[in-house]
Amino acid sequence: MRKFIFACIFYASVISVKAQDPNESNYDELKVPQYSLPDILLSETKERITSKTSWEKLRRPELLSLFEENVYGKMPRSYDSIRHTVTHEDLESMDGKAILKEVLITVFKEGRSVKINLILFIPKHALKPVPAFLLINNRPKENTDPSRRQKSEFWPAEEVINSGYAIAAIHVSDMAPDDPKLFMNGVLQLYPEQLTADNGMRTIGAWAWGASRVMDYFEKEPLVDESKVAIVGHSRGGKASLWAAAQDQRFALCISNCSGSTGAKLARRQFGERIRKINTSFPHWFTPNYKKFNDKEELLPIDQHMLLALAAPRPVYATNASEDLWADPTGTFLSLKHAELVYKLYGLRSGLPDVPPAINTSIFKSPLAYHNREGIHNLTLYDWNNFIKFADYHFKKNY
Ligand code: GTR
Repeated sequence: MRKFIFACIFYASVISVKAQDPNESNYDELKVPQYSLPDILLSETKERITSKTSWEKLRRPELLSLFEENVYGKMPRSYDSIRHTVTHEDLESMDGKAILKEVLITVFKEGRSVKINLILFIPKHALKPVPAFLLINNRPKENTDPSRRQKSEFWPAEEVINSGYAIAAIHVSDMAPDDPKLFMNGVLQLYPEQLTADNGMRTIGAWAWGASRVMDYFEKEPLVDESKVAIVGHSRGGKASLWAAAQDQRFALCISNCSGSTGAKLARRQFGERIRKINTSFPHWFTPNYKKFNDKEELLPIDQHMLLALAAPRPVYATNASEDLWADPTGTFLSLKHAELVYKLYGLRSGLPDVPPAINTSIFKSPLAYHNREGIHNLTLYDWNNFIKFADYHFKKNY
């Protein structure tokens, strides 16, 4: 244990500190308070969870509803109908290497509708349906340019296609504009009752909901293997990718890049961005109930390792960037480590070490993967190359 604390201190001190709000945020490992995490394997009714059956029947549903009630809000399950319209198709995209499909997904409920634009590239010469990466894009739409005139490491479509995967993206603004005054103009128009409920869904929930509607489409798309879809998100998108994977078990693999507060990092460490700060800067991201935990992380009935565990037994890859202390690299690693207990119920031994790996060292031959890339808060080709290796290992089993 002493070795571990020493390693954490060393780790925090070698990476450069980029405080965004020094008065409110702790960047000193020594100032992390004493905390104890809620027991992931003890049910609310005080039953000890010792098997995957009791996890799936009792503890998993309990945790899912605790996250809905206190953090992300109720996930709406029903709608009247859904329509998929291919609005543009190019069979010779990427110099003939890929098929481009732009698909308008329209979801109807009680006379109202929401439209989600999906951009999808599929390797052209695949002999069977291919696995796919789906990005919840929280950056400008140019990052996922279907014409490929603009290219971006944030969504390196050519590299992913060359590796034999389909790559898809949806933009957060279609589901819920990322603006405290406008967020209701999207999915929430179908579910207006959420706007007045203390446990109502907000943007993170709406973005995850939209990702699930893409899964509805993938189930009908013959060129995509819907049993091998990796959901990917960066930062606020990475919070949504974790929530999407927790909610919707059709996602076979989850990638959460630099997701930080209320994503993959442990809240109780109070390191980097804290709950009051995120609720104040982004009041439209989480359910109103979450504000009860401003400055009171220790009262949460959950912590974020439990969110990662909700993906079990499916693989999860969480990442950080060394200069992004706001997102607490050590707290993210520890979250993964604490989620291992649930993977063990499935007989899956996580290969994570006891202390965070060195910068630029990725661990991906494990259901729980991690790396801390050198550099700033971003999603880069380095990250994607590792995600591809991770997906190769889990989807192709021939790495
Ligand atoms: C920050 C926010 C983080 C993270 C980030 C992003 O300002 O504090 O939680 O989500 O934005 O989405 O890039």
